[in-house]
This record gives sequence, structure tokens and C-alpha cells, in this order.
Amino acid sequence: MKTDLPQSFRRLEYRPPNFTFGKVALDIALDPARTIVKSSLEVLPGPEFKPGEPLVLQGQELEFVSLRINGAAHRHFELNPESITIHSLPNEGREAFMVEIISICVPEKNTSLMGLYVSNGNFFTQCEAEGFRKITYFLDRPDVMARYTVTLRARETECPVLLSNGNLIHKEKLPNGWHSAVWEDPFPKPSYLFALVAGKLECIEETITTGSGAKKLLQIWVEPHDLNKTRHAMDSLIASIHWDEKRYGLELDLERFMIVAVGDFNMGAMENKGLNIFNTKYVLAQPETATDADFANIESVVGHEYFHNWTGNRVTCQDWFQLSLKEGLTVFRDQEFSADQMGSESGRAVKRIEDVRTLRQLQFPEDAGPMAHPIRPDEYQEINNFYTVTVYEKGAEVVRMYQTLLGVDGFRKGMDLYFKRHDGQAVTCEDFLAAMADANGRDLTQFKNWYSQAGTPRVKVEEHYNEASKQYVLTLTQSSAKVNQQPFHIPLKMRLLTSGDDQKEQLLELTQEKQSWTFENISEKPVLSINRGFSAPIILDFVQDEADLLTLFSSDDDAFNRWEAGQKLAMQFILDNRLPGAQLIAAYRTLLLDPDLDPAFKELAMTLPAEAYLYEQCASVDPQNIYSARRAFRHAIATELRMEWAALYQQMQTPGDFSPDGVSAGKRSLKNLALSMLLDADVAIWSAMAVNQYQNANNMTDRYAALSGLVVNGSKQAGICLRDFYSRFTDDALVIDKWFALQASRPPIAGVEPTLVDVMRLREHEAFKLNNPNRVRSVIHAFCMGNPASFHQADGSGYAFWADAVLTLDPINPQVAARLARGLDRWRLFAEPYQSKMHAALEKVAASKTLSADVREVISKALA
Ligand code: 0A1
Ligand code: ZN
Repeated sequence: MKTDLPQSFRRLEYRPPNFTFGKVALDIALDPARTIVKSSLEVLPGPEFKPGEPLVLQGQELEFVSLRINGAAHRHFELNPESITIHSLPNEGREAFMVEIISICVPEKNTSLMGLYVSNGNFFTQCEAEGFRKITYFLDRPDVMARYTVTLRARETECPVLLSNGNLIHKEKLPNGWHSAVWEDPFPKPSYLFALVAGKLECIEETITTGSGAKKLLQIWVEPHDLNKTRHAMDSLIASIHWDEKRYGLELDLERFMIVAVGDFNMGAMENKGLNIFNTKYVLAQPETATDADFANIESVVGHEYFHNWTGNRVTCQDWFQLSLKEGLTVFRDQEFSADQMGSESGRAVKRIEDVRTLRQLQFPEDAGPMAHPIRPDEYQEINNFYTVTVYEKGAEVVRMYQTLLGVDGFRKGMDLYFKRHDGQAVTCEDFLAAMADANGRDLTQFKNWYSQAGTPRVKVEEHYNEASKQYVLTLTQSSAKVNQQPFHIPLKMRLLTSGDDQKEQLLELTQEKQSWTFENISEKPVLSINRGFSAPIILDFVQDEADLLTLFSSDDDAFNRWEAGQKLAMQFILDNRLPGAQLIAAYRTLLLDPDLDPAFKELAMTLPAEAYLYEQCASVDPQNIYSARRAFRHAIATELRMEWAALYQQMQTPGDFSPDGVSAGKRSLKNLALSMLLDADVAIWSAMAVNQYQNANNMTDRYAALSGLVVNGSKQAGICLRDFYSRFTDDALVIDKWFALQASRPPIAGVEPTLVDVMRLREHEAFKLNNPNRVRSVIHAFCMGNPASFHQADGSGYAFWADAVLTLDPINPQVAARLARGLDRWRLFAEPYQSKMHAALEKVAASKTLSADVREVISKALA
């Protein structure tokens, strides 16, 4: 808890370290109430060494016990709440010397889940970004890379399994029922990649042979009762290893690679060297308990963490401002991996659409709000607040643009040069750009603006067709979201669609504020398909008439833009509060009946733009108006196409054993959209069919979809099925999270009590736990951030609930609280009375004297 004035860290104030470490030996005696850490550090002069300067090591919430230097007790030091400053170093620090520090921490009291903590009786660590300092005093910064040897000690009955990074080199029984294990990591690493795990866990394992012929041991560690849910994660890991070899020539560099699942975790997963620690949500899956989305997420998160082994671990970040260097690149890699796993071009397009949908729903609002920052921020108060969709998802879009500009082969050349130059180093985003530019002989100077300028650029499209000269002139004008920004280098894939079909796809590079292109011999007025595949993360200002959009929606050969045209059409109708006309309904019908189209694509094409994305199109948001307009539009599609939905419901059945592959998942998604549309059209008629699906499903996707349809549409059968669901899955925490989340996400239903009343009840439920992040997110975040129509009530009740939840969570877990605190980021965009009520809720949180740095930063920026 910090009450002093917020401290800002600035990118341009980076200084290399004055000391660095060679070898690091840790000896950790694990005890939930009193863990003793002995750390032996080989200290060397660093790049900015100045003789006589003290050695300052970070440490937080540690009980200091003793300090020795070169074997002798050392008294010249000062202890502060956040560091130890050691003076009078041997020979003023000019040569290597040994520092030995003993300190104590209390894992069982650690609810922040940073550093060393206990979850369900087992020990885990989370060190990124600055958690290592809660384990021992250290130069806790990513540009200090050291070789670690770790000795773990614990009572054997309580902790039969002792894991850390690298290779196991020794195991030993000790007196009094204790035992120890020694782990050695051959690769130098920054402290944020350190990990240990200890407790009662079991694993599945496989041995694989990599490209060079080396044998590797792969293990997935979980609580014993979860062993039967690890197969999919193991398959995903093996697929990731093969993919990285094939696509980038990158081989697994350790003899052993472990994944461990933990039920209490702040984020998705963590790429600790050789010992990835995962939220159980991204490891455990079985058809009966996990949905298709869960299976896909597991594949992508397992891939993501594995890919970090090269992009993040072998080459790491100089400082935390460079976070997108590893995250943007690794998200791009996991997106490409998942796209390749889809096994077809249309599957790749489906993945692209899903990724863009996430970007627009979450990142566009962030980039337009008070927490907007470039993918490489220049300033932060709390680095934990910068694990954002901008750093990750927009960062991935920026990496994707290199590939679009340089081609897949050119991008690969850039990657090869990046590793050749920087393996084993802690580097910057400029180093990545330079590798891409140099490997391809390209000047990418202007491309740097993507790293330094926040906001989503807008590109205005003007077209002029001259019938007589058969010329088509395209003029593009870019404008940035913020004042005084430099033009971006924007790659735009485009194609002119004509009946002659003679125009090829081209890549335009928009580098100036305004640029025109003239196309000759265009036989008729073409329909423009631009920003194909979403080649640049921009907003297009292009007033395309409905007829052109309908043409694109029915026949653009770029699947992304085909989907995009449908989204634009739906968006225009909803924002104008119009119901779909006969032409649009006919277009939807043709799409649904098209036997050549991928079911997954149809599902995406018929899913309306999210409310969060619709808000961004308005100057002043009335959330209830948008909700009603969107609902009415959807109800019309549900009703007018009810015959088609009913037919699809039958056609899209996937009899036989469950398989999570993209094609089967796509069929299920379309079938379940059909079910939800039918329930929307007439809940009384179709409830029986939904209940039947609920009861007889052989997989969670179908069971949950049926339950969700019943709940969301206010079916009379919803209550009984909800109770059945709870009793079937009482012992499965991840499924119970779904049960909570579904109820907290229910939109308002006429004649049914407000969702907030349910949410208040769920908060008092015996299975609700305030210190389990997954459970909190499934109730509180799901309601405040994933249920706009129920949350935004004119009486401000949702906002009052939010303020109370932020204040309650903050002392328990500042990261989870700060994430929730982001929920009112866009308050200035709202109309009255919403805006004033949100403001009051923000002021209420701001008035607290004991806010964490995490929440303080979010709230003060929202109010600034
Ligand atoms: N590097 C991880 C993300 C991560 C960041 C912080 C964490 O703890 C607070 C945990 C995970 C990734 O990109 O997967
Ligand atoms: Zn990552």
C-alpha cells in the first residue's frame, strides 16, 4: 500500500546498470509462513560502473536477516521499504565480489500473487514484471541477465515435487522429513523469468525428437485430479514446437520443458524459462468441461508462451518500455500459429476476423481513452498497468505490417538477422526494426512512428471514376488521433472489383498525409475493396453506398473484407436505429444458404458488431438506446430468417465423438448461433429444443450454448437448468466460473429482476472467493466490463457497485482491482445521466487514501 505521491518512470531516463551479476545461487527453504531465502550473488561492474558507487538492490515485503560480502559480515548498508543500499564495497566495486543475503518472506499471506505465493497448498511464483524483488533482494530489471542455480528445500510429505528453471542436477533426502532438489539453468536470464513450483502435483510426459535429432522431455504438471484434462495442452505444445522449427527455424534449446497449471493466477500464463506457469483456464480441457473457445485459447496460449522462449527469453527487453518488443512479436507468432492450425485458407480468414474483432472491441477504445499509449509507452507509474491490448494486440498488428511490407520471406530474413545479432541480449524495439530494415535493404525510418504515437489513425478514402478516360483515381488522406503527430507508414492491400475480374490485389503504401493513385483501363466503375485482410490497424473513413457494401458482402474474394462489409452494413442500420430491409435480409439468406462457405465464417458474418465497438462510433453514447437498436435489429434477423435458422440447426449437427478441430468447432458455432436466434425469435416455442440440447450434449460447447440461450432469453426453463449445471460441475472450478459468468453477463430482460440483483447474490454465494482472480473476473469483471446493457443503468447502480468492488479488491490484489478500475475509462463518451454518475463513482474511488499505485494510476488518468 502506498500513500506517497505517485512516481512516474520515463523511457528516456533509462540508464544501463552500474553493476551486473555473473552467477546467482539461490537456496530456498519453503514454508508457507516463513520461507528462508539465501541468495549468493556474483557481482560484477556493469556498463555504467563508477568506482565507489553503492550497490542498490530492490526488495519488497522482505524481512532482512543478514548480509555478507566475500564471506564476511557487512555492516555498511541501509534498508528501505523497497531496497537495500550497500556501501563500502571491496576495492570500490572494481572487481567481482560475492554478496550473500538472507531474507524471509511469507507466501501464505501473499494475496497479490506476485513473488512467491501459495495456491491450494502448493507454492508458485510470478516474477514478471517486478515480482522477483518480493522473493529476494536483487537487481530486478530485465537488462541484468545471470546464470541461476537453485536449491529448493521442503518437507517431502507436503511438497513431493520441487521444480525450477532448467535441468534437474541433484536430489537429496534431508533430516527431519525434508528433501531438496537442485536445478541449473544453462541460459543467462533476467530475474522476471525465474520460477519455482513446489507441492503435490503430478504430470503427463512425452519425449520428442527435434529437428537436430535431440531428445526433449515435455511435462505438464497439474493437481492429480486434473491429469485427465492435460492431453490437449500437450498436443498444443508439441504442435508449437514443430511449428516454430518449420516456420522460423527455431528449436527448443533445453533438454526439458515444463508447463504447470495453477488455479490462482493474475493473467493467462507466464513464459518462465523452461518452466511455464499457466492459469488452469489455459491448460485444462476435456470435451465435457471445456468449450471450443477454451480449446482454441489453450492452443494459442500454449503456443504464445512456448514462442516466448525465443522472442522474449533468448532475446529479451532492455527495459519495460520495450514490452511490445516481446509481446507484440509473440502475439503475432501465436496468431500465425493458430491460423496455420486451422488447416485452410478460409480457416485462416476466420482467425483473422476473430483477432480483428478483439482489437476493435478492446484496443480501439483503449487507444481513444485516458489510458491511450503508444505500443512503446514513454511513461508509466505502474508497469503492471501496461500489459495492455495496445502493447499486445496493436503491437502484433505492427509486427504484421512488417510482414505485409516485406513479404513472408523478407520478414523471415529480418527474424534471422534479429537472432543472429541479438541472441542472449536485452534489446530495444529499434533493434528489431533495424534487423527488419537491414535484412531487406529497406529504409523503415518512417515506420518508427508506429512505436511512438498513440491513437488509431484514420484514413479518408475518396474515389473518382472517369467514364470517358477509363481512369479511376483513388485519394487517401491520413489523419492521426492526436495533434502534432507525424504521418504513419500505412500498408493498404486493395483490389478494384469489376465484372471483368481483371484487377489484381495490390499493396499501396500510404506514407504522406495525402496521396493519390491513378488506375488506367478500368472498364467500368469498380467497387473498391481496401484494407483487405485488415492490412493496417486503422479506421477507414469511407462512405460506401449500400449497394457497394452489398456487392462486397456477397462477392468480395477477400474473406475479411466480405465480413467487414456485412459489419459496416449492420452498424449503419443499428446506429440509424433501422431494421434490416428486404435487400439485406436477402443477402443474409444467400450467405446462410451458400454451400461453399465455411460455417465458422457464416457465424462471424451473422454476429453483430459488439456494443463496445458501436460506442466508439458515437459522439455521445446512450447505452440503452444502442442496446435496444442492436437488439431489435437482431430480433428482426432472428425472425425473418427463422426457416433458415431451423434448417441450419439440423444441418450443422456434428454426430459422433467430439473433436475440437476448426471445422467441427465452426459447425457447432453456427448451429448454436441458429439456436440462439430461434430462442430470440420465440423463446416459448424453442425452449424445449434448447433444454433437450442442454441435457443430451456430449460436450461443453453445446451444453453451455443451450444454457446460455435459455438464460439470456429469459426462458422459464433457465432456472432449473442452471441448478442442474451447478450440481453436475460443483467440483470443477473452471466450469463453475462459467456458471457465475453466464449469470453476471445476462442482459436486462423485461419482467425479470435486474442482473445486478443476481450479481449481488452471486457475490454472497458460498463458492464466490474474493482472492481467486478467475472467480472474481467471472462475476465482477463479467458484469462491469462484459455486460454493458445491464451495467449502464441510468440510476448509476452499476457504477456504485463498481466503485465498491474496486475498493474492496485493491488491498487484496491490486492488479485485479486495477483491471476492473479500467471499466469506466470511456466515461466522457457517455451521455447524461450516465456520465455524471460515472464521474461520481470515479471520484469516490479517487477519494480513498490507501489506493495501490496500480489503481491510483488508472483512476487519476481517467479523471485528468
Ligand atoms: N508475459 C506473460 C504475461 C504476464 C505478465 C504478468 C504476469 O503477472 C503479473 C503474468 C503474465 C505473457 O505474455 O504471457
Ligand atoms: Zn507474452
